[in-house]
Amino acid sequence: MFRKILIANRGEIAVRIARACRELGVRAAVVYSEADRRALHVLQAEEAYCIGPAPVRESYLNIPALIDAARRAGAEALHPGYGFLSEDPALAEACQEAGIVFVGPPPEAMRLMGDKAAAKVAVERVGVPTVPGYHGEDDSLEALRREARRIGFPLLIKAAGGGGGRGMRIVRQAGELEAAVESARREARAAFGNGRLLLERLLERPRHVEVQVLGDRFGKLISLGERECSIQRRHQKVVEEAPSPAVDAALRQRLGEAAVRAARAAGYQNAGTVEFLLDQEGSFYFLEMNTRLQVEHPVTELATGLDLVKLQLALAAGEPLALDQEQLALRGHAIECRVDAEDPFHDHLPAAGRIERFEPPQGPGVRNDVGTYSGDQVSLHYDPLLAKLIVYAEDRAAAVARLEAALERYAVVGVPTNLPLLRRVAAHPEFRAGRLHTAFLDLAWQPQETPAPAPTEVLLAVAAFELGAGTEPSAPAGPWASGPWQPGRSGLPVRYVVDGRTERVIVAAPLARGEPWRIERRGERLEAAIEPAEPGRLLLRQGARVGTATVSRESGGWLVDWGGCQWRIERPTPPSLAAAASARSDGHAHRALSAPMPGKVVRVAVAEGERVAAHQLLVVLEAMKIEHPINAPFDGTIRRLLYPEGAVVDGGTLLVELEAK
Ligand code: MV4
Repeated sequence: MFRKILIANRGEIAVRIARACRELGVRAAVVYSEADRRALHVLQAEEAYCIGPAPVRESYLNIPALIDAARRAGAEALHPGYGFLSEDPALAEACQEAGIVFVGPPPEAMRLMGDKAAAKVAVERVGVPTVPGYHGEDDSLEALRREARRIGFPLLIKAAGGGGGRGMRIVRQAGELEAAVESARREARAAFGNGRLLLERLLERPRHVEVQVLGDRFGKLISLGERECSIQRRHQKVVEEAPSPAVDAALRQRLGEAAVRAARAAGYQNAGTVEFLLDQEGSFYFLEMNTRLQVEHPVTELATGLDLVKLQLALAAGEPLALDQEQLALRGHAIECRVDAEDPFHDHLPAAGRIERFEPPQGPGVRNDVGTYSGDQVSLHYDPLLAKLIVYAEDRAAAVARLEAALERYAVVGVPTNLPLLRRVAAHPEFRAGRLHTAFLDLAWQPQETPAPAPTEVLLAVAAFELGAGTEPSAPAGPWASGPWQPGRSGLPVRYVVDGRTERVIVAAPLARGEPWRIERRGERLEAAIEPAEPGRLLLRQGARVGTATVSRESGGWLVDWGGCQWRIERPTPPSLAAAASARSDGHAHRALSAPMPGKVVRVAVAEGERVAAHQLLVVLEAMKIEHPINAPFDGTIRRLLYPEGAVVDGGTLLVELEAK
């Protein structure tokens, strides 16, 4: 085994790889960008090397800087994690040249599988089924027209250089082909520097099922069962599970054999994943092979009882696979959810800021692979993935119940997350029934979803917190103690802004210790005794009913977590101050839209002063050769456009100021 390795990644995966190293007695050095000086993967490391400024091109994608860090650390091997350079044969080759072991397959296998047309040819040759279509050398418009007629409609245009859905176009009839080919080719050239296209018959509502494989240096390859990843949003997986509810033992065996044959055709070694589409008739088709450890690998780990990162390191160190295909048994059911820093109520815009509180749920059958902590700063430079929640139970129904209960207890305060969307998925009847397909999220989550209204307990908690109930059991404190707030009097009228709407409530503090607080809101009355639990955390008692509210101050207001959901409560601001304050805040009334990552403004679709509707396209940012539309999160007026077309901007740069109409 290695004495020391370098982890060329960040976030939860860097933390997860470091844990495997610690268990193996391997020293792990990590790398970090200037924005990640106090990131979790650095805090828990013994050795850390700065590899450059925040933008990924200058740090986590910088091959010379990574090789230099590995040399300085005296690392014998480099683990690339997922994303970044994990599937770039250039990094594997640079490692080879530097005499460092790349924890992954040989660069030739990475290069073959990186070309979707070549991969299809290679796996077809060994009898693995692919989606009927065309992936010949000649991809001129005439050839594609002829082949399209042969395949029939509807069909799908895909980019040979791509994968992951980029450059994909649906063509429903012959007349649409030419325009679709042109635009797909343009996008593929810009995204991958390769405009080669292929055609496939369009499968309606397929499932996405992928098979984990492992291979050693001696030609032994085994499959570790499948994962179902049908719940995706814009080709990003959101929920994954193992085994697939659509796969029985016979199909699993056929999928596993096909995956091993595909991997063998590529001369594969180490851990890899073969993706298939499964149609409604139960036929499967090879889609592509991912030559890395995947985000969703933990569900396979729980269902097989194996540690894939430890196995990757053993295989990279040249050990033979000790495991036989026949020994492998799947047990129980595992489901993973990706917890992302993004606002599901505002077009899933990536979110940044300070995580005030990060409390993943704990308990039997609950695993958290986390990359953040209370007090951490989330940057827009990187992927929004904060953590993964993985649950395991004896069968799927128990796992779904465990997932639902765990999501309810998951608390993230300070930045918005997709937890409301995940809770919706877990509770959805079609999900519970295991009827998954690629259009599932269109059913479960509409673009115009709004947060649940704030319960009255939330307003009472803020009022009590303002009066110091959060820190001191009796004595009021804070700016309101001597103002209009006088505990011991009858109710006082207060106004709060909740989700952009002003609400009047009447609040009365207890006259004596042990007495309840009272609040009146729109004629509804509520009484609760309030006790401080820990700083910022209040226990509310209504008779025997108890609940805790977590309150934290945020510029111009409070963030309250109650029952696993979060609300932002503000004080109404005088009109003259409102504009200045909202320009800094991230409130609903006025929103500063920032570049989610460094890139180039390639299109400005609106003008200053223009009225826009929710979801309307405002600006297109090109980053890492992919176009990212920035849409209006709500109806409003464009106050300012800060950059013209052609401008190159850093991640987090303010692009548009939008004011609610
Ligand atoms: C397809 C397809 C239907 N027919 N290919 C490929 C990459 C993946 N991210 C999306 N891919 C698809 N390829 C054919 N011939 C439908 C999809 C697809 C999809 C697949 C799995 C999970 C979610 C999806 C969402 C949209 C489209």
